[in-house]
This record gives sequence, C-alpha cells and structure tokens, in this order.
Amino acid sequence: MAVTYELIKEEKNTKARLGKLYTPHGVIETPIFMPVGTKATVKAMTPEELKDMQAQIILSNTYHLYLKPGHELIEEAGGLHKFMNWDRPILTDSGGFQVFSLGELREIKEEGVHFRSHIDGSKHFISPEKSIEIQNSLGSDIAMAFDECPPYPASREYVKKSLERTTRWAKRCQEAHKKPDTQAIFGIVQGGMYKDLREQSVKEITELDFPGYAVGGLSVGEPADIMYEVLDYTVPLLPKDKARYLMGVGTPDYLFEAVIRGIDMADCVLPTRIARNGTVITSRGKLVVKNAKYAKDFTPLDPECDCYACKNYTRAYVRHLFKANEILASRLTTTHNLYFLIKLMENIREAIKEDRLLEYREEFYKKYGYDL
Ligand code: PRF
Ligand code: ZN
Repeated sequence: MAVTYELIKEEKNTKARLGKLYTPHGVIETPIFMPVGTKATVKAMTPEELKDMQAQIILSNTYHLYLKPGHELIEEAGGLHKFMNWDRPILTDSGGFQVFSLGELREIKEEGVHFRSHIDGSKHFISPEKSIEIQNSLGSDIAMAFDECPPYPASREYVKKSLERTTRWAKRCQEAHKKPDTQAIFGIVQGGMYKDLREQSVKEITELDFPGYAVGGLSVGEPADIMYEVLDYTVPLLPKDKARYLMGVGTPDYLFEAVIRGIDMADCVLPTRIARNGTVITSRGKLVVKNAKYAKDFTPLDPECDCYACKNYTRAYVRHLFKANEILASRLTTTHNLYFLIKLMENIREAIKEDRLLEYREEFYKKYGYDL
C-alpha cells in the first residue's frame, strides 16, 4: 500500500484525532493544513521557504498542469516532485472540482466532462481514466478520485444522481490506476447537504475500500452551521483506520471545527490568495495591512507570531511595499499566512495530545474575535 494512516490518539472531549500518514515521500503528522500549489508552485514561495515553515505536504492541481505545461512534459522532467524541486509529499486534486467551476464552459456526461480551456478556449475532455492517467504521470503521493461537486443549493434529485455517478467514476478511477505501489487514490464522499444522501455516498465509496477518504462538496457557499452539521453526521461514518480529508477549507475557525469533528487533513487557496491582496490572518483576526491606518504602525503583522516576516518587518513597511507594488509584499504576507496556519495546526496537535482542544479553541476564538 502506497499510503497508510496510523491512528495515534483520539481526544477525550471531541472527535479529534492525532495520527500519522505514511507516504512514499515521508510521514505526515495529522491533523494537517496543506498549502496549495495549483500550478506546481505555492505562489511566491520557494520549496526551501516552505520547509523552513514546516510545511509537510502540498497540494497541486491536475486540471491546471494538464493544460499547462502538460502532464507529459512533467513526466519527462521526472515527475512533479523533481520538476518543482519539492521532495516531500504531494497530493493532487483530480480536476473534477476545477472543471466544474468553469460554468458555461463545460458539459457533464456519464463518460466524463467536456470543457473549454479557461486559458485559450481550446476543447478538452477529462474522464475518470484520463484524470488518473494525468495524476499517474505527475507522480503525486496521493491522487484524488474524479468526482462531481454539485453547486449549493442543488435539488435532492440532482444531488442523488450526481453522487451515484461519482461512485461509478470512483470505481473507474481504481480500475484505471497503474501505480498502486507508489501512489494512493483517495475516494471522495459527496451528497450535498442531505443526510441520507451523505450516508448513501459514504456506504458506496467505502465499499470500494480506498486508502483514504475526502469529504467533498462542502464550503461551496453554504452557511457555516450547515457545513458543521454535515460533518457531524458524515465523518463518524468513515472508517477509523483511514485518513479523512476535508477539501477546500482553510480559515482558522473552519479548521478548528473540522478537526473537532474528526477531520485529519484540509487545504485551501484562501490564505495565499488573500495574502497577495494585502490581508493577513493574525491571532487577533484578519488584518488588511494595506489600510491607511497602518501607515505608521511599526509593529509586526502579528506581534504573537515568530515567522520570518513578523520577526523582521513592520506593518508600515509591508503596507509601503503593497502601495509601491513591490513583489516582496506578497512574499512576506504569504510567508506569514502559511506559517500562521501551519503553526495553528501544530498547536492543535499538541492540544489533542493533552486533551485540551476545547480549551485551546476557546482561548483562540476569544482573541481572534469569533463568537461560538
Ligand atoms: N471535489 C474535489 N475537489 C474539491 C472539492 C470537491 O468537492 C471541494 C469542495 N469544497 C474543493 N476541492 N475533487
Ligand atoms: Zn508572522
């Protein structure tokens, strides 16, 4: 088996878990936040810098790399790890979600999805088999099954048809997989915001016996309490001896609430994206460093943070860099935001060890400015 999960400990007062995920490129301590490197780079960061901030695994995208530079080229380069000079684990998303986000530009059939490139309008087709072929070429440690993520809101009828197709596609992904010794495929649970459909999806997907499972179809615009409710009834149905990955979630509050409900892995573009717009996540909440009120603020982005940016630079300086359109602005805010979330997950793991996750959450929320 290319990837296995070891459950180390369950927290006393919540469903949170401490675990280890063994992959061909190393062991990951969970719960973990995965920085996103869509196009074979975590924007603005070198792999060296990611390692300095203790990033254990990154995520990349099948859809984008297939279009540019093409998976054949990456295979010729020796695979994604070698191509981008990152020797720790990589998870690739299957392309399903990215293709579905194209709206007008795509058409879903049983066979797969026809779509036009968002770059040049050229026509393409991705099927479960094609997605796995691409992910095999990329050589990620964890490949994701090709699924459909229905929009929110969506009718019961539509979600049911969609999840059943996602199951058939998951089976086709397994059958097409050529690298079971060096790459694992994780199955994806769908079912929208409907309890019985989530149950149906878990049953069908877990029957296929994947080495790990993702909860997809959440954080698609639904209110937070609906997402928490879906996690409340979905996560406990997943096998305890496999990793559980919540796709597309990465704000501190969502991370806390997901981990408390038994999630082991999460990813999100948000921290890196808002960083480039001049927003940083701090222990006192979000801070828009571009704002005029920071013009003469000579304190760090987050006085409680000990990342490279916070140890060496002030809000006034970072604001100046943004105003002057200097490239270092994005580098410093990205460094901080990723460090902040990676550190938060490390603190969460420590709290799980000591059975004080709820206390830690309360302490965090009080400062962060979040009402439970
Ligand atoms: N499926 C896939 N990737 C995803 C999602 C999904 O449902 C989500 C949902 N938030 C983010 N990324 N394949
Ligand atoms: Zn910092």
